Amino acid sequence: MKIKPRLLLATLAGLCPLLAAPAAHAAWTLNLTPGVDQVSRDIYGLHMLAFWWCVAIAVVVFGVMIYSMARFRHSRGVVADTGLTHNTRVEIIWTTIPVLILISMAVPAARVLVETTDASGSQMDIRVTGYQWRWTYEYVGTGVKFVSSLDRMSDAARQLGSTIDPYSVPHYLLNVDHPLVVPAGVKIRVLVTGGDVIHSWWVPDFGIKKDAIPGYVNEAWFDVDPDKLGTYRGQCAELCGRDHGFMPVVVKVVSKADFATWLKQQQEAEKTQPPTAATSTSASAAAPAAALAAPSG
Ligand SMILES: [Cu+2]
Repeated sequence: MKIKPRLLLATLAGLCPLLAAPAAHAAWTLNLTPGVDQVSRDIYGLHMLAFWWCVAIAVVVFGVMIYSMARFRHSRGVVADTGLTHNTRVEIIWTTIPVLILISMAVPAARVLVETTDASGSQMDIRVTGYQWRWTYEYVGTGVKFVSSLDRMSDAARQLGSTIDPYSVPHYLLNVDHPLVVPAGVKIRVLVTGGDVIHSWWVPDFGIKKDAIPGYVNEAWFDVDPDKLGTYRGQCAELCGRDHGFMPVVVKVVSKADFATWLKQQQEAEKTQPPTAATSTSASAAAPAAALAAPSG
């Protein structure tokens, strides 16, 4: 196929602004990040293990290939060696080595898989329910429950015909009005379910991506390192309808003392507020209509 020079030029011209675009590329980080708890670090470790095996295999395979092509090329008068065809010893070697490599990866992978599902000994339960298109969080046993929706600025900027520049909105489409607040250094179990269709609660820094399926409760857990206080962001990771891209997850990790204060404030607020659909109905009930009214647009 002949590439037209004008087409090539137009493509390059189109790519130039991308190369020059500021900051929007998360500092050009190409690799996964280790996250902020033990599970996410273990998952990262598995990823790096598989990655380095791939690098080693590529170096050996391509090395032998390139060496053979150069050393035994036809122009040097080399004749093909048929000794390797159906050679039992060679076949045993190239079956055994990959099996050993796979076992060396499968053992730690199985260990991490068991670890991710072991929520035993958790000190706190949070029920996470996905609705079209927001999340509700219920701190089991505390009476605190609230709805977490896309923040107003992002919601306004995303509207068709909006004159707001999305780049002027901090954390555009990745911010919510009420973030989930959790203490660091506490093993927290999340019970994930769906109130209408299938969603998926995904927070990469915690190594969690759990499907929120109506009628099922999926379990996951995280225990953020005490020194990793901060805000962590995620999204719904299951195509769940028109506004799937507009139901971010924001988790604020605070110290145990700050969390206790925050929880107390929430409980006080619950007491003084008249019960709304969002605070009085259980998560398994139908979507609380008043609190879950669709956002504008
Ligand atoms: Cu969703």
